[in-house]
Amino acid sequence: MNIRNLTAFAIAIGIAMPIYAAGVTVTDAWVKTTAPGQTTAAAYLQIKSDTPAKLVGASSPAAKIVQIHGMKMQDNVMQMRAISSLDLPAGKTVEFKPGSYHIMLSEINQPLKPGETVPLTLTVEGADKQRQSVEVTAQVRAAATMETHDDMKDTGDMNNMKGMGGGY
Ligand SMILES: [Cu+2]
Repeated sequence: MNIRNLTAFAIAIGIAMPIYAAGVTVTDAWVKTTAPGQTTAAAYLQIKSDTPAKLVGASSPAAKIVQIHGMKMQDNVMQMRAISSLDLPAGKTVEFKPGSYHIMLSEINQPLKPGETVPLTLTVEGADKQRQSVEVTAQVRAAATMETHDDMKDTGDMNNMKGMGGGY
């Protein structure tokens, strides 16, 4: 029995294939563009599992090393560190975003430009210890995120208000 037949057989007799079993949804996956010579890139996404699960790994053909990174305050400085797994509570969207969790791509093979895509494979482990691979296509986007724009705009507005003596 070849793989395709085996898959069809498994579906036919009601064995849930892992990719369907855990019901993992990944949305809005993107990777920050890189500057020439930059060898690392950060990927962000939102991930939700219908059942209690853990994100236990990630890989990509675009980079030699792919790690899950979290941020931790150390000596009053926010520092990123590799974490071995991240809990995905059932039905709760876990957000990877700038300044928070991210997928760190190290030793990338080539610079990442806007409009390109980066394939990511996430490994998710269910409460039953079964692992599944979740294939994700991340869009490469320019470094300036909406949050950054908003921050800058807010600062400017506040300065203007102060200058005008406005009482908002
Ligand atoms: Cu990092």
